[in-house]
Amino acid sequence: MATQLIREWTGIQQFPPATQSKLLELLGKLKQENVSTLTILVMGKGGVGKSSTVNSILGERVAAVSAFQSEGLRPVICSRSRAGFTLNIIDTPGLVEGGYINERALDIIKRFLFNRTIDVLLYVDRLDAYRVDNLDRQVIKAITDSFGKGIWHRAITVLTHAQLSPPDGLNYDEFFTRRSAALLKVVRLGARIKKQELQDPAMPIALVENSGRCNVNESGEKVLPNGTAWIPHLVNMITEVISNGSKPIVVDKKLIEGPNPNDRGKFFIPLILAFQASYSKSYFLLIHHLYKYFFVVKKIQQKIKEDIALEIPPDWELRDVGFS
Ligand SMILES: Nc1nc2c(ncn2[C@@H]2O[C@H](COP(=O)(O)OP(=O)(O)OP(=O)(O)O)[C@@H](O)[C@H]2O)c(=O)[nH]1
Ligand SMILES: [Mg+2]
Repeated sequence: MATQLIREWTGIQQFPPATQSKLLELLGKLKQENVSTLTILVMGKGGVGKSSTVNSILGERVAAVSAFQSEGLRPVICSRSRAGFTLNIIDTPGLVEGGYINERALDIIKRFLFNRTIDVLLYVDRLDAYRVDNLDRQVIKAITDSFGKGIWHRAITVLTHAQLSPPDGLNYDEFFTRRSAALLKVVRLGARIKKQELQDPAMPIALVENSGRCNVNESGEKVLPNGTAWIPHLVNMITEVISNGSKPIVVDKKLIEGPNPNDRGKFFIPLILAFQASYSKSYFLLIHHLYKYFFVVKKIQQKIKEDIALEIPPDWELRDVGFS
């Protein structure tokens, strides 16, 4: 693994005491389950709030935030340790450029991740977007083609700009439900995951408000319009995802240089062909036997005819033909 600087997670002290104690409790729970490192990969389209979310979770300004398209293509890893626990968060450049998937950025991300294990993917988008389109599907497909379908069992969809007033007279919950359903559908389609596969456990969706104008509760914690303190809630979701029974994604040589990881089932195609071939072989044998059988019958018939010909005809027969 590439060397990286692991700093003490001082940013945690920026949080109000209520948030700090919840976070430390969650880290303690992870340590009890023998989890001492956690690597979180953050991906999504450009400008959706990936870097801002990284900064919010860490309580530090580690990733550059810009209202305009970022220039750099390199991912940034930030490692923080606290009480024997290490948190790695990898911020990545937006995956879309000029309406297309930025293949170069994707390739750089894959190579950057070489030899690392991804425990959780935060797939970031905005809550205040009203449509999903083919580009969303392309982004999901690009992530799936790079890391395999399994990554979606390790994923949380994060929706930023969560402090909003819904349009069209919808209430907040209705709006959130509809936006979530539309996004889950596009994830399923883009990743070609069957409906049942994602339902249990359903892919979690977390709401995030990175703005400095985010409301706070009486303990000073940043809250969503429904009153949930979103930072500990998101970290709690992360701990749930890593214990949902699915495997983390190991980014090895095979994943980076090999074929699309989702095509591995196609390995069985030659076996199926071989099976079909042996099937047609038995068909051939059957025809062969029938053919042999046919000749034996023909031979017997021939023999009977010959025997009949050799027999002396009865009187009446001779009479009939005028021999008598
Ligand atoms: N109101 C509000 N603004 C946000 C939120 N998250 C991000 N922003 C703003 O959206 C803009 C883009 O945020 P970034 O965090 O740089 O987005 P990004 O996804 O990292 O962007 P790229 O790295 O360019 O792909 C910045 O102006 C942020 O301040 C949010 O939850 N609420
Ligand atoms: Mg960014």
